Amino acid sequence: MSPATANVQAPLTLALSKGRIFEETLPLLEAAGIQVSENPESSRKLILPTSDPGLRLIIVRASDVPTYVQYGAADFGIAGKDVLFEHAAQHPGGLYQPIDLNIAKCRLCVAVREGFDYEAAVGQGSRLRVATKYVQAAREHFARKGVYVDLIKLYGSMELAPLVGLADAIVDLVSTGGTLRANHLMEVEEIAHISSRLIVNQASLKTRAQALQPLIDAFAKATADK
Ligand code: PRT
Ligand code: MG
Repeated sequence: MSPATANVQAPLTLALSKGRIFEETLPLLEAAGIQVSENPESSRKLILPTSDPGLRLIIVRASDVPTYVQYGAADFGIAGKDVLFEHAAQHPGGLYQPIDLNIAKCRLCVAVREGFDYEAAVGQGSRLRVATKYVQAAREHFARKGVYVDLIKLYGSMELAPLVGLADAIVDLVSTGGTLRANHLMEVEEIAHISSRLIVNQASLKTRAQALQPLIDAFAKATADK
């Protein structure tokens, strides 16, 4: 078999993160007639077969999905706009983003300790200390407002930062608001609505269009039908 033939027959690889994105992608795959029998929460496997021999899944960290797709280790993937925005700042271009799947919805917000006078702090023109995992989005937001900020990069549990004096404010994702409430924080500004998009490797789109396009179309249809 020539290498070219082998390539055509290799299954397409879809990169997903476990948790909400995996859970909310399953119905979209099912609408396309594809079942996944293993659950990454209980299985330790990082490569999961599907009922379609032409498609396999790889399970990676949410923020690594664009990297796998950009380098072609996955033909396509699903990632939140929060993740895509941070990725694009480091790697402009490179990813085709054909469909907003409208899944894993939340919003990117500024939050502070209950009782903290955010408007006054911003109005005084003093530098605000802001802790976040979303440094690019936060930098753009405060630059647009003309507010000086010192950004502190964190990798998780942002909600803790204002409680222990690490920061005045956080920029974080909120869905139900339960985590903010449980930690006596309040939302003071909404920066963006977030949902997840299908992202596709540019080269795969050209060389594997025959296999890939029907799946892209099926995702588009399943999303529109929801
Ligand atoms: O967990 P890990 O560090 O591996 O990565 P991750 O947190 O980026 O992954 P994951 O699977 O938690 O989230 C994947 C994607 O889901 C994100 O990139 C978002 O696009 C989307 N999403 C939707 C969310 C939420 N809703 C969400 N609520 N991602 C995170 N959260 C967190 C939020 O950061 C906060 O800590 O949930 C908490 C708030 O939730 P509520 O319901 O209490 O408001
Ligand atoms: Mg998480």
